[in-house]
Amino acid sequence: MMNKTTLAIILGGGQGSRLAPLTESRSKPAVPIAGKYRLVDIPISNCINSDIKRMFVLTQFNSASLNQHIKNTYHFSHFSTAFVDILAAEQTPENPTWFQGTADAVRQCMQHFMNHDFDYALILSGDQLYQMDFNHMIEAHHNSGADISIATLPVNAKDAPEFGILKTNSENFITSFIEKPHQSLLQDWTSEVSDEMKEDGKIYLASMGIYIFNRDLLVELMQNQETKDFGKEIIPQAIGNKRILSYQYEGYWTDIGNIDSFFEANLGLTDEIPKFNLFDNSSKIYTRARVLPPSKIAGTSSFDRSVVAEGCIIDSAKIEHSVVGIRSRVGKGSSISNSYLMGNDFYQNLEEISSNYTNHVINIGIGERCNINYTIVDKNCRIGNDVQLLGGKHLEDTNTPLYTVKDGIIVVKKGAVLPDGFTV
Ligand code: ADQ
Ligand code: ADP
Repeated sequence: MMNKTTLAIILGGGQGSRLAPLTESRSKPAVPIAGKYRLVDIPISNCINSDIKRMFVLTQFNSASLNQHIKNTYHFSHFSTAFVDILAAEQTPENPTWFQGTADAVRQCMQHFMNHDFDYALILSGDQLYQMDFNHMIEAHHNSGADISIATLPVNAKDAPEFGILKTNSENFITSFIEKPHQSLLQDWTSEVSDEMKEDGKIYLASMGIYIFNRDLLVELMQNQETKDFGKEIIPQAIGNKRILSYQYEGYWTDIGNIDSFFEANLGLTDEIPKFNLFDNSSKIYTRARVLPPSKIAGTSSFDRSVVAEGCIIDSAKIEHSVVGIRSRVGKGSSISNSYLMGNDFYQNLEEISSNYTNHVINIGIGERCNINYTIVDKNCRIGNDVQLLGGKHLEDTNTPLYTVKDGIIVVKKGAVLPDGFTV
């Protein structure tokens, strides 16, 4: 076995504006996913499962929920060197600004990385859903003698303009790279791929935004203050000067950087055999070990193609093709379909609930006889009775203090109070 050590650097997110309003009050890595996890759990779990246990999470702003989550979740033995540290953009006399891009984020944190021994820096995105053993990639990097490696996968013409697209030589070294090419340029960028990929039209090799850099090279590249971004500057400028390996991956991988893809990725978990497998012993996704009671279902509730987290109380409701997050409460006669309820951070006690009834204050959770479709309900919302949230392509994009609509998906903002009879 090779005797090299790896330090993981997780790019936790810029302003996260594409995931707004989910990122209005929290940083992107803290966005809840799959009913009980947070986005940052995905890259961290992939690292732990690959035995890479020293990780930095770089984030543009430091939220209480991210700090608490990391602090409460990732505890390692006193006898190991493992850690997960959050580095938030900080103003210092040398760096008066926020991170100006992905490479700038790494540059501003270099002093923290240099305190550690490592041969390779594994740079990961914080907004992707995949289960990957990084050891295979590190081994390929090591064996090929590359300076940099990029994980790549074949994509089709529709998706190609969203990625860095590249071409390789017969030894899989990258010979050219273009960041997010316009559709009209694509004809020059096709690659040889397997027959299976070709059948799906996936003839363009895309960068997954997962990089391995040799330590010394990273130090050298970070000395250039002008380069702010890996995709836009560092990688294109290194082509021809450095040996950059394409490590081709063909497993499930998806970017979850905007509301539409975030929604699809969550609802994808309800498939009969989901592409992202939470029920897998060998590549577990870790999260906070909460001490929550089992979910309690009452009356004639019905469920189809749904994922329900712990600690929910569901009374005579119909739940279809939905993800129901921790501590969710759904009232009698409500119908939830094609939706993601993130759940709640806490329970109300019985006195609070009964005093709320007396004082006409809406309780946490979903009330009675509501109808919710194509909607994401963020945490701690108070949704009254007879509320209709009917998302779909007929809705135009809007932003109000209580909810937004993006690509036909209604997103009820964290902690929003929707009165009885509220309709979208
Ligand atoms: P994008 O994902 O569009 O393309 P970018 O917006 O730079 O690139 O984000 C990469 C990752 O870094 C994301 O996880 C993002 O949240 C995070 N990030 C962005 N700005 C940050 C900042 N200032 N501080 C901390 N984290 C930040 C990239 C590559 C493409 C490649 C795609 C694959 O540039 O070549 O194809 O990833 O998804
Ligand atoms: P999670 O289960 O998502 O890991 P926690 O149990 O740590 O969440 O709680 C999440 C957040 O909710 C914490 O910031 C906690 O302080 C807050 N919280 C807990 N109880 C209440 C409450 N009764 N009212 C408001 N916020 C609460």
